[in-house]
Parts: sequence; structure tokens; C-alpha cells
Amino acid sequence: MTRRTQVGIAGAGPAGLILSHLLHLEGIESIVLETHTRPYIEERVRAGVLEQGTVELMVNSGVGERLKREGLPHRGIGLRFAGRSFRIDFQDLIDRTITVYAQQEVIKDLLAARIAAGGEILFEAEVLSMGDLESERPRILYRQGGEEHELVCDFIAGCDGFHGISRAAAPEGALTVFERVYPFAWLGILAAAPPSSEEVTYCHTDRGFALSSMRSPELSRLYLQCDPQEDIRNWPDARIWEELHTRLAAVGAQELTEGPVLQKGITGMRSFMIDPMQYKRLFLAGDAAHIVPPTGAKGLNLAAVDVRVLARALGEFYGRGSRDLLDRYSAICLRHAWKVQRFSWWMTSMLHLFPGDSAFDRRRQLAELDYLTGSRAAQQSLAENYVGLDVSLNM
Ligand code: FAS
Ligand code: PHB
Repeated sequence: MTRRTQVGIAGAGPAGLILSHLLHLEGIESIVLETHTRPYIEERVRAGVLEQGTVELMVNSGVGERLKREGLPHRGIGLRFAGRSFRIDFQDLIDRTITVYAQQEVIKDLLAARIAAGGEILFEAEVLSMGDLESERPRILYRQGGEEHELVCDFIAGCDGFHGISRAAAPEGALTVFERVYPFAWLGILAAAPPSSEEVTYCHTDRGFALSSMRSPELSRLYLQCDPQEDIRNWPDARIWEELHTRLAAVGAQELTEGPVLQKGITGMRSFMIDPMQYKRLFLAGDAAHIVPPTGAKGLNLAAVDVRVLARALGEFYGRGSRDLLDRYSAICLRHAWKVQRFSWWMTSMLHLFPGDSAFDRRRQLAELDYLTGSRAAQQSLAENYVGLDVSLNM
């Protein structure tokens, strides 16, 4: 079957759903194609920290009511190293905050809004390929219900994540990749246990990085640095708790309360960018275009910035016939994304143990943390990056 829409969106993650919602508010029609089922994407455990700009985007676009009720506003983060603990006070330093609200809750709120507004989200619809990107009628070929279908669009938004097919739809050589793969991964758990810290707390320890986060007063989200080749089957719950106790105690963290582990997994760490983020009538957004190490809590927030720019650009095209912002989409988003990449790399390099690091490197890391906790200027720099940098459309 062949269908027709203005904007075909591959992927119903934060990028695809925020874009579909913002386009709807501009009166622009879209169809979202998602390979998984609705329950699968609503239960997928991922990010947890929303920048103030992302919260404002959700609230100001009418999908933030539950986020306002259930999100946990945080006015700072904790740092622990060499037996010391220190708080970066965002409110005092830059008068802005973050909110802890699980990515899957963002997905639920956006899906509910899109479906209530009559939006078309096709589930179990796997995008197979994209074609005619150079024409004014680019096409998406997808499989649903065991049959192949075609979606003819004015524009295609590739929001299908790092493992999607959108990047490959551009011809060989059209996109340049910039990448750094880190020599470690994060083992993360979601546990039915009260958080071991009031705020998101980053720990540099002699055994490796650890992160104490949360989803609610009853739900903890905890991570520990591990070997990138680790197999989660080698990490029974008892071993995970034991290592978390050891690492968090080493830096004087408050008592860690154990509880049933509801989900666990290992996520590789990489910095990945493509340039440009568009090819003719295909526009890439979110993880399809860039991956940041989660130490800066940026992945979801970066996706939100991309699609806020893309929705504005498509609004100007359909509203005023102007291609100006569409033509500048990639430059605007990459200028922001590279700054976010730098911050995420800096946080990762400061807090993780790198295999092969010398004693000098360890002492340099501790000096970085000592300088940071002794300098208001350095803390303001961390704060403004963590809470979210402003995005300029003028370039
Ligand atoms: P997503 O990957 O979220 O969404 C892409 C969607 O496209 C998916 O629903 C997928 O099913 C669909 N898709 C893929 N191929 C398709 C095809 N061929 N056809 C149709 N649909 C297709 N970020 C943080 O800030 N903090 C974290 O703690 C954090 N933890 C993470 C843990 C894991 C395991 C992973 C993988 C990522 C994590 N991230 C984290 C990053 C994450 O939050 C992403 O930045 C965010 O999901 C980006 O959103 P999207 O760009 O929409 O991509
Ligand atoms: C989370 O709560 O999942 C989280 C918090 C901070 C990060 C990464 C993940 O840097």
C-alpha cells in the first residue's frame, strides 16, 4: 500500500515523538514509523535527567502536566572523590535547575498526546529503506503486518536512533563521521530501593566510576563503570550491590539501601557525530545523528534541541515558503551538539578510570576535581553546561 504525508518520521523515541508533536502544533501532518510495539517503547529504561529547556519545551507545548506533578526538580548534583563530597549548587550558581523524570515517562506522555490528537504512530512498522531523497517526493519503504508499504513524503526525519537505517540512506561519502569509543561501559540497574543520595551524585573511585541516581523516592537508578566486554550474565544482583557498596563507601557516600533489581543492562560508551545532519530532503535528529557518553546526561536533551530546530524550520517552509532555516539546520544543530559533546567528554574523562592510565593521570584527574570544587567560576561552567546551553538560530 502507498500512503502520503508531509513529514515521514522514522522512529518513535524522544526525537521522533517530540518532532511529531511540535509539527502537529504547527498544523503540519506527519506519520511516525516505529519498529517496536507501544508497550515495548513505553517500558524501555533509558535516560533520567531533563534539562530546564527540555522541561520548558514539554510544558509550553502542552505535554508537561504529569512532568510538573511527578518530575523531581533538582537544584544541584553531588560529586564524590578521594573521600570528599561536594555539591554543585545550580540554583545558586546560575539560577536554573534540572528535573529527574524517566525517559519512558516522556515517551508515555508524548504518545498519549499524539494519539489523543489523532496523530498517526504506526507500531511494528520497520523502516527498510528510503529513496528519492533528491526529489520533492522522498519515499520510505517499511514493513508492517508482514507486508511492504511505501510512505511518500515532502520531507523525511531520520529519528531512528544510533542503530537505525537513516544515516545509511544518504549516499556514500555524503556524511562524515567523527567518533571516539571509550575503553569502558556502564552497568546500570533500576532497583526498588530508596535512592542512596538526595541528588544525582557522580563518584570517582579507585575502582572506577559510580553514579547514584533515582526515579522516585522508592526507585533507584545506579550505574558503575565496567569493562566494555562485560557480559551482564556475569553480574548477579549480589555482585552488583557489593561493588556499588564498595565504590560508594570509598567516597563516603551515604548508606546504600538494596532492593529488588527490576532491570539491569550494560551500555557502551562512545562519542559519535555526523556532519552534516541532513542530505537533501532527509534530516537526521537525535541518536541517529550523534551519540554522547551519558556522563553529561545529555542524550535525550540533545535530541530535543535538534527537533525543536527542525520543527521551526519546517514551520517556516510550510508557513512562509522559506527554506532558509532548513538549509541551516545542520550548522545550527552541530554547533550546539559539538559543545554538548565537549562537555560530555570532559565529564567522562574527569570521572572514569582509563585502562593504562599512569599515576600521573590519576593525580591529574584528582587535581581537576580539586580545582573544580575550589573555583566558583569552574562550578558555574559545569552548571551552565549541565543544565543546558542556550541554542542560537543565528549563524
Ligand atoms: P532512540 O534510540 O531513543 O529512538 C529511536 C527509535 O527508533 C526507537 O524507538 C527504535 O525502536 C526506532 N527504530 C530504530 N530503527 C528503526 C527502524 N528501522 N524502523 C522503525 N523504527 C526504528 N541518555 C541520557 O541522557 N542519560 C542516560 O542515562 C541514558 N541511558 C541510555 C541507556 C541506553 C541502553 C541507551 C541505548 C541510551 C541511553 N541514553 C541515555 C541515550 C538515550 O536517552 C538517547 O539519547 C535518546 O533515546 C535519543 O532519542 P532518539 O534520538 O529518539 O533515539
Ligand atoms: C539517570 O538518572 O539515568 C542518569 C543521570 C545522570 C547521568 C546519566 C544517567 O549522567
